[in-house]
Amino acid sequence: MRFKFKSGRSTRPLKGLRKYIFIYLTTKNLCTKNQCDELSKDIVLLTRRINAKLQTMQKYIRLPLIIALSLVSSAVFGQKCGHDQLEAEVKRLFPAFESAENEFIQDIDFDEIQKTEATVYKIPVVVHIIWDDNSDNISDKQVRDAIAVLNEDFRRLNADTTNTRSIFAGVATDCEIEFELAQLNPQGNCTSGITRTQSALSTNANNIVKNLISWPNNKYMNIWVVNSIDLGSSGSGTVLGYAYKPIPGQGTTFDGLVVRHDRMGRIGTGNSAGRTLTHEVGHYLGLDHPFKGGCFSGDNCADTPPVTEASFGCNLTANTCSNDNPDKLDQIENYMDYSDDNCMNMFTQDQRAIMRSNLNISNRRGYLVTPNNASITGIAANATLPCAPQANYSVNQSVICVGTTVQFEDRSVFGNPSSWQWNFPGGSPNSSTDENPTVTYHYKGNFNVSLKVTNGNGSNTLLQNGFISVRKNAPGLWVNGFQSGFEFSSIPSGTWHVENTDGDNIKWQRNSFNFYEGAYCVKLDNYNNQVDNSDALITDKIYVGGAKTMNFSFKYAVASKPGYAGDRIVVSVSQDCGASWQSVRTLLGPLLYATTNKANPWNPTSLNNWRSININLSDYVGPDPIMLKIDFISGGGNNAFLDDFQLVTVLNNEEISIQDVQLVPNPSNGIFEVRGLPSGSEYVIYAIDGRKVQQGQLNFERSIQIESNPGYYIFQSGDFRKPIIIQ
Ligand SMILES: [Ca+2]
Ligand SMILES: [Ca+2]
Ligand SMILES: [Ca+2]
Ligand SMILES: [Ca+2]
Ligand SMILES: [Zn+2]
Repeated sequence: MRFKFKSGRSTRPLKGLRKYIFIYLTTKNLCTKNQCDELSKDIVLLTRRINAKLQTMQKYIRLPLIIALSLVSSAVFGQKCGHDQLEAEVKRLFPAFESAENEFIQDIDFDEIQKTEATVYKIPVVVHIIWDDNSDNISDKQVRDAIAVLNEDFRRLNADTTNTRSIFAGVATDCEIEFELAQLNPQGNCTSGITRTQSALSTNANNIVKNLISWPNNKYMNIWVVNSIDLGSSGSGTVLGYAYKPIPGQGTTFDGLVVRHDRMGRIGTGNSAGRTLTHEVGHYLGLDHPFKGGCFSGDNCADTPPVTEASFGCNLTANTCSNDNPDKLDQIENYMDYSDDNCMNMFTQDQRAIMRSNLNISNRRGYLVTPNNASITGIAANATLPCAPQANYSVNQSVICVGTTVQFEDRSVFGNPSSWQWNFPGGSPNSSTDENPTVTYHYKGNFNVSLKVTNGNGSNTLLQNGFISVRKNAPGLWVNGFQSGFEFSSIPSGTWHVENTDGDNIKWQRNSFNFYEGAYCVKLDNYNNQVDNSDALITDKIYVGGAKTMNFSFKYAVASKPGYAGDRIVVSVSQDCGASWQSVRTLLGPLLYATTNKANPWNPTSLNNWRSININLSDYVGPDPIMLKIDFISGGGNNAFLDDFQLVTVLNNEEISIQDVQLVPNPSNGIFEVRGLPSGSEYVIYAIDGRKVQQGQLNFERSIQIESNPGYYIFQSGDFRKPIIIQ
């Protein structure tokens, strides 16, 4: 229930409350219409007297009462947010808080401000990571992902808006509020907007962590990320985060948000959809829980139906209050309730009105979003920052087919570049001075990309070799099968693309030690890697149209480091030349690690250190060639090794299966016997670059002599292909 107070219409709230009580009484058949009307008037008067009485008694009664209630709720459900508990504390510390809050709400013209103003407010953010052991020292990338969740949810760009039920779709809205990590610290120096402090206060944290580090809270939205939270009186319930509503003047040292590290973002240690932060920022911008005070009180928002108590899980039929008119279901989609993360997906127009009103008033949250503060915190577009840029970039798709156009994006950090010099050998155009250019690739191959960014303080260049891999539109080298043990050439190669999305120096590399088979494998220097960095190997296109079933297998050797055991391997398949990927298997924890807690750089020393995985890919048999991706997402553990990739198919015609055909010996001096194919079969020998070097029909002995230099070749007969080596 919302009271729409407005000057000159001061009788409205009474009418509203009276109306609700009247409707409640009449639906219960407790009185005639006239009696109910009289009764509702008396109840309203009585309510006001009780409220006044409670105000004077609150010091003695309300706080213990709230603590008792929170104990009950946490014992039953596990508490999610410490806001209500702390608001009682705020009211005690600031006796004027509640009346100022009421006045503020009364002054909001909900009908007017609901209209989209097309003014996007941008809030500068600083994230203080207060970490205890290594496991809670989350990566910059995870922090950026958490900010990305905020920007999606507050702009209604979240992927799950379609889950908003039609009864609420009309009030769900884009709040036009965005968040950006600060680029200048309070001293005016360049910053990533992320600070790190080691402290045992991170475990069972409370407001005391804010004494460790805090930036002026009128200029920055401070987020403290901690290991766990204990607000003293919350019993054994789990508080995931808490935040304070705007306190006029912001004269407090504790203003801001505290969130557990595992509720920040969706990657790294994040184990949710990241909505705890969305919820807490809602409080920070002035929102209450829709269930505040039960059916007959509420959050001052008419478009969030009353809810009797916090909603848990995702109960789509819940309707805990029937005093609303019309009687709507509980809005469990609302970010400000306690539903599961993947159940919530909306703010309402009235919530938007409250948050934006707080950003309109300078002594509440208004100063945060002034142009002056955008300059001070360095988030203003084209801000002049006192340091050189550090080049980085990303592309929407790094493995493409011939003729594809890709979008590059400047991701440089620290000082904002004033100019960009891109080079795209093999691309069209082959250079650009745009910030975010598009480039088309017309020829197959692996192509380098470099970007030099410059401003008045200096310049920086990032060159990445083989950054873009362009595949032929026709099926690749491999037909109805695939084998690679990295024996024949280094990577990247025609067979393998090396994806290094973070642009650092750590990527999959061929390694002549510690292999599983042959004389080579590939290694990722994960010991020195950053948490959440992703490094992948991607195969060439493999034609699988003749297959009936197929099975993909490889060997892997990975160890963890003390305190870091969150690495994982994700295997995915693409049927559209890398435009989209379906994940088919994730390897982590005991499934991943050959050995754990290795403090020094680790290498497999025996075959026992290697593990094997088999994945049935029969669902991906079809006319479209597939590509396979093996992505290693670092949890900061120890080194990782891969070898002996095999895609084994059973063919439809049952005459020739890749397992039945053998070329012996292999390697050889150039003379092979082809076992498993009938004499008379036509064959072609290709060089590794695709050049045809020989063709003919198998003779009676089914032997072939290849008159070419030593090297790596492909034998093809019909749909069957196999690599051969001449020594
Ligand atoms: Ca409401
Ligand atoms: Ca209802
Ligand atoms: Ca090998
Ligand atoms: Ca890397
Ligand atoms: Zn809350």
